[in-house]
Parts: sequence; structure tokens; C-alpha cells
Amino acid sequence: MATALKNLSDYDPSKIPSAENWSFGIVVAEWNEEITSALCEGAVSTLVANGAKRENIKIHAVPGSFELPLGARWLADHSDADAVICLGCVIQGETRHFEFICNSVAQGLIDLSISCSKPFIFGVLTTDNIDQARERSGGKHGNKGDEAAITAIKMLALKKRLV
Ligand code: RBF
Repeated sequence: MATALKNLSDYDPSKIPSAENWSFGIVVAEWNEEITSALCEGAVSTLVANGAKRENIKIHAVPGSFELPLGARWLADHSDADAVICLGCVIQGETRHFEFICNSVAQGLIDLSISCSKPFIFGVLTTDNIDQARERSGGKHGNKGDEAAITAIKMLALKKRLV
């Protein structure tokens, strides 16, 4: 999977199940909008490239990454989304906000995944600077939004086999 040296958008399309029968929610943070909109474009185009119907993808914005878990919960509770992809970009600053935000979002999304028995995908870039974020949202390290979409599809396929 993703490493600093691997293009995040590398995957073998023949190994990805079709997403045609599933609905997806995407919650995208408005902070660092240049980055998060690129993540969102990557996620949508990857879902569609793997069979999802565009009308079965619902996109909603939240102010910042900290709001992703609650936005995702509302979307899951009030839509037919089988999986919710959460996209954000938190850039390391000089305050401890970075850690508070990253840890809260990660904990919030895993708690939702377990309690709702549904994939809530952590598509949040946590980088030292804006250049690293650009490299991972359509730059030389691919697009983390693509990887979030593939993860959602793979988890739904696993759920179909197991649950
Ligand atoms: N939200 C992000 O999505 N990315 C950030 O890099 C980010 N940095 C923040 C830095 C500070 C000092 C503060 C106060 C907020 C930041 N936020 C960021 C917004 C945060 O996710 C949330 O929207 C606000 O804290 C309101 O709950």
C-alpha cells in the first residue's frame, strides 16, 4: 500500500471488484481546498472508473477535517451510502492543533466504522507542508483520493463476502 516511494494511485484494475451496485458518500473538508478538491476529483473519477454510477455518489462539504466524523455520521444516517469516504488535508503547523485534529479524525472514523459496521475511509493527508500535500493529491506520488476510493470498494467487496 502507500509509502513515500510508491505512487498512491498504482493499482491493478483487474483485481478491483465492480462498484456498480454500491452507493458512496464523500465528505470533503474545505480547509486547504486546493488539495481537498483534487482529492475529491480523484475519488470520484476512480469510483466511476470502477463501475460506480455518478448519481450514486453524494458529495458534501464540512468546514475542516475536525468536522469530518460528524459530517460522515450524518451522511451515513440520512442517505443510502454503503461507504463514506472522508477527505481532508491537515498541514503541520507550529501549534499542537495538527496532532489534536489528526488523532480526533482517525479515532472518530474508526469508531464510526465499527459502530455502524460500514467503511468510513480515512482519506486525510497529514503532511509537513503544502508541497508534500500537492505531491499526494495529483502530483508525483499520485492521488490519495484514488486510494481512498479503491479502499472503499475493496472493503464493500469484503463485507459482501463475509457479512
Ligand atoms: N482543518 C484542516 O482540515 N486542516 C488544517 O490544516 C487545519 N489547521 C487548523 C489549525 C488551527 C490552528 C485551527 C484552529 C484549526 C485548523 N483546522 C484545520 C480547522 C479544524 O479542522 C476545524 O474546522 C476547526 O478547529 C473548527 O472545529
